[in-house]
Amino acid sequence: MQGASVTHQKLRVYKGASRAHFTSLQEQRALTVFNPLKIYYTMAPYTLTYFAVKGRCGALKMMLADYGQQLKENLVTFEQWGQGDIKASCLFGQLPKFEDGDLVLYQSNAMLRHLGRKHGAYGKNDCEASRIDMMNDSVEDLRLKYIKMIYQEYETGKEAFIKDLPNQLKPFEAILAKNKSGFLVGDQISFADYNLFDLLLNFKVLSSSCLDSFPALKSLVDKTAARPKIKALLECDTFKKMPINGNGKQ
Ligand code: GTB
Repeated sequence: MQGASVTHQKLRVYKGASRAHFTSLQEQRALTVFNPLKIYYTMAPYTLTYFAVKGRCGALKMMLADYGQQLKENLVTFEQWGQGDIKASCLFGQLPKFEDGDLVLYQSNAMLRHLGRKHGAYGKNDCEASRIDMMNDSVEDLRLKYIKMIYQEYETGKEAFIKDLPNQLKPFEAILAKNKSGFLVGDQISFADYNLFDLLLNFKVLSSSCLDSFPALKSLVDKTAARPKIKALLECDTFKKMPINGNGKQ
């Protein structure tokens, strides 16, 4: 059994990405300016099964929003997860699970790569793709440090994490500053940029001034947050209210 289904089989599709992320039909009704001329029905091509947190799926949601794609979300509660059936059904015993038609994926970074490949956010050639992989692996390394601090040593390790953050951010700043486009690789946004953006938003919650000495990182955050469909997602109540982490720490 899975948790609350966030969207419905039949979705109203409107202009603007945030509407793809409303949690219920009721909320869609409450928040949508009704314009029958713009409404038609479709199936959500993508399904995400995960806990009701941003966690490892923030970047994926930003990408889909930016591409104007619908996402059906199945939210799993702790209680349901604790019963063990869903865990037993997951290939590696963990969520998120992502479905694109018949394709079932586990591992959040594989999901980002899949969407990057499909939607033109995986570089223009093999060399760019390899450099994007390298950057994304480094984002993952940093995310793992963040997750360890949040879930295992928040009380004892938070200050040290913030103090060391400049050392961690320096290589990303150097790469971004060197690239005229302001993206990590090449002249267009890649899945690694969305992933870094998502993690930097978490860091800003942890320490609001953490990007003050990193103009290139700050510029990546500002310009990604200003992309109209990402802006709409970030301003959407459902997304805003979703906790970053599962233990309430941030
Ligand atoms: N490498 C995998 C990936 O990138 O997808 C890692 C996936 C992972 O760590 N999944 C965690 C999980 O399924 C959830 S993300 N944990 C359950 C288990 O192992 O039994 C981190 C997380 C932890 C807890 C909550 N929560 O309590 O709400 C939310 C998110």
